[in-house]
Amino acid sequence: MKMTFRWYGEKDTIPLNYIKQIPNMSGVVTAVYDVPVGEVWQESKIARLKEHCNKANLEMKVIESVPVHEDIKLGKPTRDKLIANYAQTIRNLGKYGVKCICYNFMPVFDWLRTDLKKVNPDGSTCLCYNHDTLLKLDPKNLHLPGWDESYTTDELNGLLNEYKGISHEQLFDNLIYFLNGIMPACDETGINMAIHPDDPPWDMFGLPRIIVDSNSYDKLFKAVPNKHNGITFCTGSLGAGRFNDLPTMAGKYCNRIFFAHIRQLKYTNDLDFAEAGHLTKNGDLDIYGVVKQLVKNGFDGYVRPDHGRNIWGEDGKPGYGLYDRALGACYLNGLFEAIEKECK
Ligand code: DNO
Repeated sequence: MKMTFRWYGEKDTIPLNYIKQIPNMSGVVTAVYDVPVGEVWQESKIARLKEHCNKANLEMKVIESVPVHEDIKLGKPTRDKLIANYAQTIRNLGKYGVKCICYNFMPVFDWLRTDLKKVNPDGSTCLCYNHDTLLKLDPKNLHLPGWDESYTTDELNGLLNEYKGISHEQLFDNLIYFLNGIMPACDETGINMAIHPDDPPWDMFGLPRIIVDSNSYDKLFKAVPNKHNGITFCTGSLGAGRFNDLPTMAGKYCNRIFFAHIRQLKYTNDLDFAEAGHLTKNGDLDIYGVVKQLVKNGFDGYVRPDHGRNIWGEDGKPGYGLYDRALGACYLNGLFEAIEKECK
């Protein structure tokens, strides 16, 4: 496995050399953030980003994310042009040595939480999700990290209306159409596409969510068998669904897992959860079991610790501070080392 760390580009308050100081850190997972969704990422921007990373002795092999335009998800006539742009971005990234692109196909909103700074008894803070609170939120007036806040209220209303006609099946067909459109660029460049599961893995505000469980993956690989069509195995997103048996899934889909986001959470009620430190014993997800299945099945992709708590007084970007993610990376390094040696 190759250990990586998410870095939000030049605006990130965490310096690259701090990231490099984390043991076993091979590279960062990053993105070009100042190109509107749907437009081609110019080579000059990619080159600049890579230069920054390489100067700090970090690789830039994984991009998270190249966002997918809503018109593609909606299957609108404009999609062909947008898919061609996406394919061009893949080709441009390929020229700079990128190997894996993480993306998602969630309508309108990316990951959703109801509290970004829940204070734990030990004084740390974490992200959490409460379903009743979410139902009370107004989707037209949400301010959460992780999703595109650049929509005006009118645009957001318009989008939410357009999705009223889109069923799960239709959205899935639009995903397949998109993948078939970009696979030639992946064949040319060798880039692997790694779809991120929907977080949490159930419908939100009446919007369909389709990458939620084993069944979604079986359908996905059946529809697009190309070897570059794969997944980001995000334990926290999939694990929020009690129906997902993570170790079994990690083993079953290992050859399609190009990238793993590993984090922990604790169930607090039927659908509710709070994020926790990475260790297996800190929550309800069997992180040890997941890593064991990955190793046993020959996983050699990219790994990153995912959301951390804010600890030691750090007031970092929720989920993306330095300290707890660094601790997570160290825990995962140890798990991998021990299991790899055991499995030899
Ligand atoms: C949240 C992240 C997601 C992820 C996208 C991938 O912390 O895991 O925002 O980057 O869904 O497209």
